[in-house]
Amino acid sequence: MKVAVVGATGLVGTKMLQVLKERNFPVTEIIPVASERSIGKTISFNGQDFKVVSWQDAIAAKPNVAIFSAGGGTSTELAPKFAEAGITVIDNSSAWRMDPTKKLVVPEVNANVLTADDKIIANPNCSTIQMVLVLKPLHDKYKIKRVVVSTYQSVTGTGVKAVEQLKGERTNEVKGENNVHPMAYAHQIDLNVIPQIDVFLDNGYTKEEMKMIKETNKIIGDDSIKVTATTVRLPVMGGHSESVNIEFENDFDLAEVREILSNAPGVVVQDDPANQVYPMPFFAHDKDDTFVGRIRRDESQPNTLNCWVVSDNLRKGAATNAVQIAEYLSGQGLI
Ligand code: 2RA
Repeated sequence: MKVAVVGATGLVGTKMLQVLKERNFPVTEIIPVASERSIGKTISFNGQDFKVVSWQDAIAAKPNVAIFSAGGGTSTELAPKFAEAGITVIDNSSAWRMDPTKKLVVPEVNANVLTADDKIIANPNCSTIQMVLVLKPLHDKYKIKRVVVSTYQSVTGTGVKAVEQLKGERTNEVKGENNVHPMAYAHQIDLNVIPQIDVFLDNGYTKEEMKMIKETNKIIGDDSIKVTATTVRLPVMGGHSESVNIEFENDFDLAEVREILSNAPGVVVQDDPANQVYPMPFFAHDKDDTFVGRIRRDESQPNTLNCWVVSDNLRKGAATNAVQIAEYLSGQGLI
């Protein structure tokens, strides 16, 4: 398969290349696409060097699939051009996620919705992906009424500039213009917690919070599930963590919940409080799985569960999920 990676030099683009190689996706050629100033640079993949090309040259090279991670503006402009040329696009931006004509896919949850006619497929938001992996198998068994989620998100979700801000604040090593480290956030992130991810909307929620709400309904395919979210940035690198409170229609048995989650694809249960075993982003870093622990009954109301969900946001939250979509398409002969 010829694979174009649009945004190949960014944090997620670099991770896409790593994941394609690690998972032995049948790549015959990588076509890296990046902004104009990177054209002509080389990207190494599996011991071979590939030149970064323009999007026009990438389309002319006729890849089987193009994985985009270059921001919403680029995706809005370029994804349709690739799709019109018959190239299947898997897009990691938010540009197409809520478009009713586009599928929003977490393969373990709803890969079955995909057909050969889907030419632009949306990869969900990182914090949504890890949550729905846990919600879906429980919804199938107990029917979810309402979810209350609070997130603890890694700076890697923002990109290179935020990683440099944190490193700069922490070590004073990273310097940008005027010998000052770059600022990705309105406030210092080291030694701090910022209760804002993305911009605020008129309803007082941030875009990230509304993504978690709307995308969850679309991926699970059930608008009756009520979701409310508070999303927060922490000075953490390894992955996103979430405190998830789930109210079900029906009562559950805790041992059965653990068993369901143990058998859920892509989910690993790490839940042994007596031995201080629970998921943490430091240890989820560079893993493809989503980890769940602190599984316990919410004693304040019936049929309600609390749990703690952690995943590497650049992996399952972005690159791994996109590559898994490509694997599904290729396995089903859809590309
Ligand atoms: C974040 N969810 O962590 C975003 C990245 N897509 O900022």
